[in-house]
Parts: sequence; structure tokens; C-alpha cells
Amino acid sequence: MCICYKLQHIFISNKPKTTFMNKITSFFYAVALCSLLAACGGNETRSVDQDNTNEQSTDATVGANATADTTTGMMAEGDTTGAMMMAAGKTAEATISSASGSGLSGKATFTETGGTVKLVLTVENATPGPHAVHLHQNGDCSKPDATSAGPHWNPTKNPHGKRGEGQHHAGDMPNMEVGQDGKGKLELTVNEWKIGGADTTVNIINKAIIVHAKADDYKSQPAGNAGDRVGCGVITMK
Ligand SMILES: [Cu+2]
Repeated sequence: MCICYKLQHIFISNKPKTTFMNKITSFFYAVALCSLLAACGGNETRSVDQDNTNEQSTDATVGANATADTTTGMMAEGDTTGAMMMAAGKTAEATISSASGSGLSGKATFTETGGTVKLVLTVENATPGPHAVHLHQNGDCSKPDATSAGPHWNPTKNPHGKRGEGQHHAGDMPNMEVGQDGKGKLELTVNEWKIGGADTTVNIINKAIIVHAKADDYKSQPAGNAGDRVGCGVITMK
């Protein structure tokens, strides 16, 4: 197409004193010649298209790089922000299955944010009233009565008690209230727990969360006189 442009340029511009009609005639000659060249020179047109395609793919690559750079920039935006993003992403869960033939089921989710762990526990098909809930030391619900989960998780060797009021086990929690519909929910934020990590006195992964048949009296040793284990789930990293 450059050749056509040059031809038109020669025909039209190199004769400054030609009349308007001569210019028109020359122009049509140029157009006719160009059409002929275009018909024969399809290859040139195609190579131009290919060039455009290449340009587009180059642009796409540059775009991808730019996106990656932006992402890197966001991640590098202060260690505090990065640490908070990492912390907010730490979650663990436990699927709670029936123990001691109760028929209870439920789910527990644990989310670590800013140095605390929030537990949200929901259960179904439980008997109405208060139920003790604890973390027990073994991530093992294999026995039908869930005794395989062992005693309360108590790495600091404290007496059993009420969280927030003096000494207590790391696995001690408030009772969960179950309604007449058999559904119960317990929400709790604990600053002595962590999801993962080398510190076994705070890491809740591979502990068992146990729901008991009765309420915890927060006094009786070693386990608050909470009765049978009616639900059990192993805490795993999500
Ligand atoms: Cu217990």
C-alpha cells in the first residue's frame, strides 16, 4: 500500500501546474494501478495483518506484566498490611459427628485474625438446654463414645475452670445453649489459641472439639461433670 501512496503522490504532486481535470485523471490512473497491484499483492496485506496480530500479543504480554507489577506493589505495601492479609487467611475447621449414639451433627470454623482465633460452632439434632463444649487433646474421634479424643487439652497443666475467670484449661469454653428445635450456636474469640505454628501450648490443629450431653459446671475436676461425649470433630487446617 506504500507503493500506491507514492504513485499517487508522484502523479498528483509532482505537477504543480496541472489543471484540476488533469489532476482528477491522474488520480484515477493511480487508483486503477493500485487496484491492480492490490489484486496481485495480497501477500503484503496479509503480512500487515500478521504484524498487527503480533503487536496485539505483545500488548497482551505487556499488560500481564503490568498487572503482575501492580500485584507485587500491593503486596509490598507495608509489612503490617501483608501480615494482616496473611493472618486473616488462616482458617481451620471441624466436622462434628455423632458420638455415643446421639445423632448430633455440626460444624466448627476457626478464623485467626490479629492474634486471636474466632470460633463459630453450630450443631443440629441436639437435646435442648446447655451443653459443655471443650477442645480435647487428641485429634481422634474413632471410638463410638469419642473417648479416643482423650482428656481436655491442657498443655499448661492448669485446673479445669471457666474461661475469663481465673485458671482454666486451654480447651475450656463456655456452655452452648441448644433451642427446642435442637439447634445450637456458640461464638467465641480466644486470644490464647493459634491456627498452626510450632508452639504446642497454643496450636489448636489436630485437637478434637467435643460436645457433651450436659452442661459444664466450671468447677468439678477434671472436666466439669459434663456427662457423655455426644459430638466429636477433629480440627484441621482449611
Ligand atoms: Cu469435654
